[in-house]
Amino acid sequence: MKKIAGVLAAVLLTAFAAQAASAQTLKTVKDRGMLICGANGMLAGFGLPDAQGHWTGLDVDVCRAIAAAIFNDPNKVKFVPLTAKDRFTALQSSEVDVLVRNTTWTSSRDTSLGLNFTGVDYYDGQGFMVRKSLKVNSALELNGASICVQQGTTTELNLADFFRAHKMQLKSVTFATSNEAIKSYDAGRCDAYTTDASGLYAQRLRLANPDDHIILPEIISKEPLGPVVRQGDDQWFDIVKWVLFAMINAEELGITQKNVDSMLKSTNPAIKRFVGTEGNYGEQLGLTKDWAVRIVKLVGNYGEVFARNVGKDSQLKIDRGLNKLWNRGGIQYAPPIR
Ligand SMILES: N[C@@H](CCC(=O)N[C@@H](CS)C(=O)NCC(=O)O)C(=O)O
Repeated sequence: MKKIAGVLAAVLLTAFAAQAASAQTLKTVKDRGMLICGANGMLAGFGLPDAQGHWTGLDVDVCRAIAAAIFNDPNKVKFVPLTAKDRFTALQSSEVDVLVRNTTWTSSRDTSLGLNFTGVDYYDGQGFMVRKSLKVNSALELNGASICVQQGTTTELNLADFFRAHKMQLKSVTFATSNEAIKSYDAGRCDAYTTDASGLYAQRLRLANPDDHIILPEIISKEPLGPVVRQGDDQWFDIVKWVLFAMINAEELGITQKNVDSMLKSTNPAIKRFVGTEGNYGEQLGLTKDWAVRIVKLVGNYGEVFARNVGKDSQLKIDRGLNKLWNRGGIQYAPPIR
């Protein structure tokens, strides 16, 4: 019995030492007094600074929620705009602490780049936009069409797959940034523009005459978008993962920016665990008891953040669709806090 206890203690100590050795990011962020978040910078609804340099977006709010949980201040974030091509290098080289830039979780990105995806803040899929005057109603009618697309994205790869799978001829016209791609499409250089459906809604608003364009019904891929961290720091991985889970759980529990304070008096066990009046779940993450309260109070629950940035209260007015909670017909689902 003693022997087993000794071995167990040794295993636990080694595990603890390994964790302590790699748990650097939280300390770095705290010492710096600021989270550095890699974001889009060009995509309304996800990551875009205004003329005064104030950033908004769903991805941006995930970063603000991380800052809220750590600093009790959603403004302690510096946003670094990253292109599709540069985003992974910026995270690998520690230029940013976390990457939240409408980035699709794929097996190769998760396994071969030294990075880890932490969850899904938006379930997306790739679509096509065309001019109404082209009189095309389906992506399957795009045989031989020229398509504007951005380099370094899953978009480029899915486009080639889709045309090959349907034995259609593709003339892709590639660009380094989506700004160039959408401008060229607007100028008539391509018959169609393709990207994540969320991006189509955002970018249609920037066309000279948005009403002259339609989004075709086909969604040709799965694009689960989510925050990414470097491999090798499990504590940081857990923090980023559980900040997003807290936002989703808050919506499920009916905890909102407005009512979160009164929830501190709740007797519902799940709410008590969430707000920290029971248990020490925040401390287990390396944060404080009220970590999740801070997120909801300063940033909002997932539903509020969705509505404000991309949903009904935003310019984009995107339907919740797949991003509804699991118990309301969608697939957004977070493991429980307990
Ligand atoms: N989700 C895809 C596409 C991401 C992407 O970069 N989409 C474009 C169009 S919505 C974008 O955000 N472009 C901004 C830019 O870099 O110019 C991926 O992870 O590769």
